[in-house]
Amino acid sequence: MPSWPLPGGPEGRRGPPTPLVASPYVTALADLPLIARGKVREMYELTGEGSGGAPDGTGSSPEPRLLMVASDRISTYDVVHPTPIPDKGRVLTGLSVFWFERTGHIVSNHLLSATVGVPEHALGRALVVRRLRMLPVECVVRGYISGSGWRDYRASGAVSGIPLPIGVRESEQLPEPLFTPSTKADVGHDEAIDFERAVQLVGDRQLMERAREASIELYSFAAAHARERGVILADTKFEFGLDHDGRLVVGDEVLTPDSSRYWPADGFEPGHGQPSFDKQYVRDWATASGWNKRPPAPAIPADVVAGTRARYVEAYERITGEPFEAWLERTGSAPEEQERGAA
Ligand code: PZK
Repeated sequence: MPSWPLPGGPEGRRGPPTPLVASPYVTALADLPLIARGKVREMYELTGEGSGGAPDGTGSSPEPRLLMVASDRISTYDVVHPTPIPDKGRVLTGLSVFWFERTGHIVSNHLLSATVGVPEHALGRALVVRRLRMLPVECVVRGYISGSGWRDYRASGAVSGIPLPIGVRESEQLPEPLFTPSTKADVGHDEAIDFERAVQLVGDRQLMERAREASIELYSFAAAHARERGVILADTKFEFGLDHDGRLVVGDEVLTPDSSRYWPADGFEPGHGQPSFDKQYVRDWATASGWNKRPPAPAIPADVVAGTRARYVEAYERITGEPFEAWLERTGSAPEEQERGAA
């Protein structure tokens, strides 16, 4: 049995649930214990009534639940901008749910509800999930060679210890999807590791083999779906955990633009880097502005915000095949629903 520390245990719970000053969008959740905080998301512990009592009335120990909240913050070059992109958090949450609901046949996931148990003001951007014991590795799958995978190939001819042929071009589709795990760095960049190192860190070869197989299947399923809708899923990252019964479960967000590289299929051309489906306006503007890509990131002008929001909504609508409004209505977070709720 692996025995890495539970997030939210003595280590993870250190520190008060600091009010999220940099993020006015989630401040009202600051009364819940903060378990993990990423650049653009927060994870809270759900406690009290309805947060985990056994539904069967057997008195068996409650299943711990978390609230995962996606903000509208955006980062480029790993630095968060002070300007939010309206609806970005709701787009990403809606996309995660779209994929969770369609991939249960590949591997079970941590999603419990996008409505029941979600605080009113977080509807649409938050999910109630099962608390897991997370594996201490990131499960990356690459169908195309880009980013750090491209840099590693250029430097060594291999990615995650997997040798590639000579003459592969940047952004090229690989003969088959590669599993290229990485460590979870607390600060700085995740470090690419080979499969054997991932096995060592997880402490269970069979478990790591199942995580690799599920990762590749999830990627292949999503990439085929996206490609039919004019979008290339170049690569993606999964985080797995174990439930109470030791079963492998995929957690975190899945197959979102923040955890993946999505490229428009239109104009795809190997030999150079591809424009990001969602962030390219911000990157182009930030580069042209002369920003040196070190903190602090500049404020984003209104037209770039509007263009970027439109790209996120377009990504949602292309991938899911439904209007983004449908997600807002299903989660009771459409403007009319909000008024009704507030009334
Ligand atoms: C968990 N993270 C990453 C960091 C975030 C998310 N189901 C789970 N059970 C226990 N822990 C986690 C999960 C999930 N998913 C995920 N850290 C812990 C993370 C920062 C903000 F929203």
